[in-house]
Amino acid sequence: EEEIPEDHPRYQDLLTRHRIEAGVEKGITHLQGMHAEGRGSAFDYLLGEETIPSADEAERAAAAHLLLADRPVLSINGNVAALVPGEMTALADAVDADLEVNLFNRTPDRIEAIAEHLREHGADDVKGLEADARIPNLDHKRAKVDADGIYEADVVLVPLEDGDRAEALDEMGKTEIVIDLNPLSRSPQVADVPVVDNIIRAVPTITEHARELADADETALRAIVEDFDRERALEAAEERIRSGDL
Ligand code: PTJ
Repeated sequence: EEEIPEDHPRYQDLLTRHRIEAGVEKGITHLQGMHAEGRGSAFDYLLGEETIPSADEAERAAAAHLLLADRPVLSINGNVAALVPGEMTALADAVDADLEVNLFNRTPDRIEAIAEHLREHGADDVKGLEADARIPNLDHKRAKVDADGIYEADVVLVPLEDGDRAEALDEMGKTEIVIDLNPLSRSPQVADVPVVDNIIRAVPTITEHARELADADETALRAIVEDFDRERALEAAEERIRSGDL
């Protein structure tokens, strides 16, 4: 493995790229995941590679939604598994959610490799292997989910999600939290909570908020959810990107 010096000005970005490459080599991440990463990295550069205040608010609202949920599920694809396997497991523990492997480019080998990778990072139960239910209005392969997982979930966290699936989940009436660095992408546009931030920063921050809110009562959590303005969050991210203010 090639060592990246920590004082390199692009350290975090290089580390991320390296993790995606390692994911591809391990059979976890799809080749298309490298393109996705490249797009994300360009938007992150324009955001100043930091969690902007509107993203932090979205992360707090996401934590409140997950704590209020009856059946929260965190969806894992090949990029998520390569970048934040331990962090997603920690979030699942903090909000008592299930992890479900849900792939755009679905193959049994990748599902198994990702489930194993998550287990190596502390997950004890990983869903997505049964795939005994379908998301309506989506082509067969991309619609596969677990009946007792995403299909039945009331709140789903879908990071780096494809637009068609985000829309189909929205039509099922689910509360959708989307993490995506591109605020103009269709998935954050249909999300109840669009989190425009790098997943590397977003997931640990949601977990921090969840731990801080662990003892909050339902009224307080509902107030956080209701105060959150999704349009405003999308606009704030777009403004930051267009401002060229780095
Ligand atoms: O593992 P699979 O088969 O489920 O495939 C997953 C990918 C991501 C390859 C697939 O869903 C895909 O092609 O996604 P897109 O259409 O490229 O969308 C990915 C979105 O995620 C883009 O809008 C990127 O800007 C964004 N993105 C990429 N890296 C990050 C990110 N957002 C947050 N954090 C990142 N690190």
